[in-house]
Amino acid sequence: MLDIDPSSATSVPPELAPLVAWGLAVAGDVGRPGGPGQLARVVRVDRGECDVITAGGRVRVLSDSQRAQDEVAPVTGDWVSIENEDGLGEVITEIFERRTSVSRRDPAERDLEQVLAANADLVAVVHGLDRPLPPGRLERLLVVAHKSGAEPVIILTKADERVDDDSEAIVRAVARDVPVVVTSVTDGTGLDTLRDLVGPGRTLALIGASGVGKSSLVNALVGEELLEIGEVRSSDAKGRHTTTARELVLLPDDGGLLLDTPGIRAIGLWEAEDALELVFGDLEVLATECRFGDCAHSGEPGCAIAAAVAAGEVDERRVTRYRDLVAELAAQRAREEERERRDRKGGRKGRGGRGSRGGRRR
Ligand SMILES: Nc1nc2c(ncn2[C@@H]2O[C@H](COP(=O)(O)OP(=O)(O)OP(=O)(O)O)[C@@H](O)[C@H]2O)c(=O)[nH]1
Ligand SMILES: [Mg+2]
Ligand SMILES: [Zn+2]
Repeated sequence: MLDIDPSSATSVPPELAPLVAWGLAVAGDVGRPGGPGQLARVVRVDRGECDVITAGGRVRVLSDSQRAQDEVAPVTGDWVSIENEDGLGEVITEIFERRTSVSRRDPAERDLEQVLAANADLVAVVHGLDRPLPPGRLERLLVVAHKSGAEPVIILTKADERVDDDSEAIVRAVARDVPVVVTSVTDGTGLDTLRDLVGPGRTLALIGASGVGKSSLVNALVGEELLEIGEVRSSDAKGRHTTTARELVLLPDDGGLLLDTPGIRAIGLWEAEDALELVFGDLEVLATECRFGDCAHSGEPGCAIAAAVAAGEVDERRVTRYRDLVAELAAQRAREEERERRDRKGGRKGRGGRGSRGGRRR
């Protein structure tokens, strides 16, 4: 873990001190621009342009993914180096290696990874208690949160509009060791707990479906109507995809950072086998007792998971969802290996994929 106490961030050079509130704990963590560049953090990304925070304040810059066909495009939360280029103004010239990254399979191009947020310390899976809870969705989002490398949290919003008394219990069963915070922006429930969880210099990224109240939480913690809020359809509580950009917001009194994201429709997993273990650890432990090492838990003799289901110890639907996710990841992995084989044959370098994870470039 990073040392996140700003008062102890002694190795931050004085000229970079204004960036401490924006998450710069120790300059060494994000590297320092080697050349004439200036250190900055991306706080908002629009097409081809970004807002960044520098030690001197907020600046609009060009993202050079526009001019260079680069594998790594800046995302909100990234630490970058910016430089002034003739005729272009400030341009991002380097993206520093991401400490954590929230990513999924690109919904438009199934064989690409899409990074949603960089360098979050915490990733909150947000669900609204005003709607039914699909556990599979929660599990997927939890896998994404675990995989990011940040600490996962679950936030259950709209406690004042709770439709189903069971959903909190269902969530806690799926969550296992992940902390669950229940909130309401209407009566203030849970807001202090969230404030404490975030803390100075730390970044909490919010992910979840449209209309669950992510932007409302940001506004409540900021204490003003900073972000646009959308109504939900009364028939099914679906949101209207009000938020369109990922945005990093500083809480008052340098109380940490919230990273708001647009509502997620589809969450394809990306190379998340290890994270699956964290969400379905109990099943993976059971699986070691299956008679066959490659047991698919779909009717094989001596299957320990089937035995646990039969004994009423494990929910069969959860096993099905687990098997589906394992199959989805295996299929994706197979497609990727096939593509790499093709690329090798053709002598081309693979595009995107593994290389898109972040890291230095230039
Ligand atoms: N009763 C109640 N309503 C809430 C609460 N939080 C949010 N809402 C309402 O839920 C609706 C959606 O809120 P948003 O904050 O726009 O939701 P979002 O998750 O940011 O949605 P997208 O930007 O579309 O992804 C709005 O009508 C809010 O007023 C809450 O704690 N209680
Ligand atoms: Mg929103
Ligand atoms: Zn088995």
